[in-house]
Amino acid sequence: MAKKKKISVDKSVKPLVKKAKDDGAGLVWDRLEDQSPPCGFGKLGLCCRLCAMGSCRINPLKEGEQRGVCGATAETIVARNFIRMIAAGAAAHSDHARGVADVFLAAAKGKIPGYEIKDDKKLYQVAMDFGVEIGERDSKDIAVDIGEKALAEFGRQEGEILFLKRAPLKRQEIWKKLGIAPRGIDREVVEIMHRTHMGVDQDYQNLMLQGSRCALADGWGGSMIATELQDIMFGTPQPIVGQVNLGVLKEDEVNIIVHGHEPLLSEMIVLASRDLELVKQAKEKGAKGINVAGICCTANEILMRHGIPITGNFLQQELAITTGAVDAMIIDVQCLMQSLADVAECYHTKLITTSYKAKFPGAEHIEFEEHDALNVARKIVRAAVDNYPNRKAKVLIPDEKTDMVVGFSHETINYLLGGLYRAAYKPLNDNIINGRIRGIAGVVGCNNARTVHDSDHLTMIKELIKNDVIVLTTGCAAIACGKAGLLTPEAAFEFAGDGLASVCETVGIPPVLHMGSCVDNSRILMAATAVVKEGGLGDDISDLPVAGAAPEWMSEKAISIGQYFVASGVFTVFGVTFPVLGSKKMKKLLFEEFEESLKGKWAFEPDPEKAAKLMIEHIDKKRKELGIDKARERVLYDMAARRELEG
Ligand code: NFS
Ligand code: SF4
Repeated sequence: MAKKKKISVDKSVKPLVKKAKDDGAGLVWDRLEDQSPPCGFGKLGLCCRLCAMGSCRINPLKEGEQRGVCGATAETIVARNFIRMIAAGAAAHSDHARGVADVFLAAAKGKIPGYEIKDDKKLYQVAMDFGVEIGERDSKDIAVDIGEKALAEFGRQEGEILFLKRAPLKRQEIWKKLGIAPRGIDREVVEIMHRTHMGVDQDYQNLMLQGSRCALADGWGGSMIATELQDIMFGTPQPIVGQVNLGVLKEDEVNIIVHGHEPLLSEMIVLASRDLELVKQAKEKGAKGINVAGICCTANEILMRHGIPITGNFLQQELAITTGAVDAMIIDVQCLMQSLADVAECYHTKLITTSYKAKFPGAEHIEFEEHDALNVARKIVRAAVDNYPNRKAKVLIPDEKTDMVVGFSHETINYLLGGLYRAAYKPLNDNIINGRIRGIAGVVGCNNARTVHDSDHLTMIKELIKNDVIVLTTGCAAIACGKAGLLTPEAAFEFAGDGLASVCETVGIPPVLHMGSCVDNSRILMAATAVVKEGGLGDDISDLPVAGAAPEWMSEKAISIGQYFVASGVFTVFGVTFPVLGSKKMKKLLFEEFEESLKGKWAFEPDPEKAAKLMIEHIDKKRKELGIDKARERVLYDMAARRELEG
């Protein structure tokens, strides 16, 4: 067990790691040790097992060019592996979106109770994007058309996916010119599987074009559909206060954790937990009430919309159970460690799977049936209530919890900065142009057991805001920020540079804006587009002083997100490790040549401070190209002079 090496900067982790050891529960860091060092070929992307003549690997230390048995070169093997990761990531986001679209349509048709239209404004916006007639029509009828059009996006056979039209015109032209405008969401995933099958596409550049097209089908397709339809059904997030970290668990209440990604289920669990009959039953069992909290992205979804607390991010899933206070952990899909079943076994926790797509040996399965959603949710909550008296191990809930303000959809940024009556990105653009805000960074993504938990996120983000770069965040990165107190307006005074702090003070916002779950990275695309459309900062996303990063990434979803950011014109830096390092040609393509064709590119830098510097350099380069570098020097000079006067 990681005795010498620091494993987290989060104070809640250490006592629970010790408790797990005492209780005989194995954790991710124990297994990491067993799995170290990782396979060097796989890590560099140089292992191919796509056919039974292999598996083949290219040894980077050997002299001369090496080939797979079929003749495949290093760059072909690396590129195939890389875009298969994109396909898997895009599939995960988009299959989630399909589930949302299914429920959306059924709800609009009045076939399932419990779901409704909460945001009419967004309904009309999406209707316009999809070419659905509005006129005098009833919202329900409009919603039926939207649901049908959304579902058709997955199997679309002709034309292009509809949300592409939301992008700046120049961006759309770039996609057209390169032939990478996605045609249908499922089609791009399938085509990757075809083209990477043994003996098909052998040209790494051509493979990467398809990788870009599939990733775009995720960002501007699947993920965007998930975000938009969820907003219409559950409400577009608005700033709301919440709490985060393991200290949100309550010793004297029934604790239910929802873990995974789909708000369809967690929304219903939240409703059921407020059912007076169930609360009464909980009291009869000796508990004071029912406490629902989340982990990973489903947590972000219900936090943003209802202020439901978050227990932690990806690397805290086992630790939550280790507290001994979790009566049920409800899981759906994605980022669920199989070890949860073993850890739950050491305690009294009921692990309940709910999706036919994700079953766990050792877990109880209660299938989430959308048509009977609330009743299923009640059944699940009852199982947790019934389990409360079975607590057996000592309960240890770390005293860590932090307040935060979350819920910054790109629409709320619009209102907050522009005011309700003249909602606009103009004030944001003005502050970028005058230099108070140096630029915008999207810092997103996972935790990874191979890095110190949360550390790289926080180091990078603090460096960025110190240098007046406002940070937009989602996913597990956002949860890390919440725990560290970066999601409060006060954080601006403590951590942000003078320019950014002065804007945060005027508007009353944190220097780091929590925009939601990982599918909500589509909100960042929309925010960037809104900045372009507001004017004054060029005519494409690639002209903006913006950069993206995922310093602790681990999942294939993150690779898909990174590629759609790059293919949308964003300079994007990943940490930890990068699965193309085994091929010089792939490195050159991704780290250099993409800047010519896509006007965005990748970088790999495991040191978060250096990575932040790369992002700031890029931002400054863009400021210079826009001719607004001098304005920033003036404003900083003025602020320094004013401070001197005040002092
Ligand atoms: Ni995103 Fe959300 Fe976290 Fe990574 Fe997993 S929870 S979808 S993949 S680990 S940020
Ligand atoms: Fe080896 Fe080629 Fe088969 Fe891959 S596809 S396992 S490189 S023979």
